[in-house]
Amino acid sequence: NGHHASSRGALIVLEGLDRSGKTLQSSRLLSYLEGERIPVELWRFPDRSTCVGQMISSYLSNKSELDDQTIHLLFSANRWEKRSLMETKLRSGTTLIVDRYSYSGVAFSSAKGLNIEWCKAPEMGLLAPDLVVYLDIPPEKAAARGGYGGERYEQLEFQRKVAQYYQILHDATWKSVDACLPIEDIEKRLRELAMDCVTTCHKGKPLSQLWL
Ligand code: NYM
Repeated sequence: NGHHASSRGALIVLEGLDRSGKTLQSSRLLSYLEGERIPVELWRFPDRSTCVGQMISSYLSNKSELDDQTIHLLFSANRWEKRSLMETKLRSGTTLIVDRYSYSGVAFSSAKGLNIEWCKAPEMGLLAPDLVVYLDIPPEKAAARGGYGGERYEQLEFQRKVAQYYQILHDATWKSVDACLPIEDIEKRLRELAMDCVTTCHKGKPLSQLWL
């Protein structure tokens, strides 16, 4: 019917430091929403499957060197190259769970010393998330979880700086969840937040753009 034809999906982003549990929680949330018969897909950035994504992947695994500005713009380009597909999916009613987005882009590059406004500029005009869940973990606790894979940025001192920039980016669409709670508690909270968000978007909340 008319109502369903016009209802759009929600753009739900998970953010947090490395080892905060984003990847586990996003796949659990995916299964849950699928079980609720909600059209949904799980995306992640960087999307390493594209040409730009392969350059990013090679940089992260220390197989190539790029200056800070260049890699920043590649991360951004990697979101831009998915923007139109993202909009099509959302407008056709598919909810997207996205593991990292522009906030990672700005927090990680600012932590290297780049100017934060400069970092935000290329993100302007990307689709704004309807909900950002920040999995909040003290950098020391994240490091203690082990399994930093040896990629660039996976060091305690650097993650401390990233955490500071995430705090600066905190806005009205953010919900912080304590990432040190038991996995099931985090999962439950995420389900509630996601369902509320999906409902609001179905009811006709307009899509908007980031940082304009
Ligand atoms: N990262 C991720 C950035 O520096 N900028 C970005 O725009 C994005 C999306 O890439 N340490 C960093 C954060 C991570 C690394 O992410 C790879 P993952 O989720 O480990 O694949």
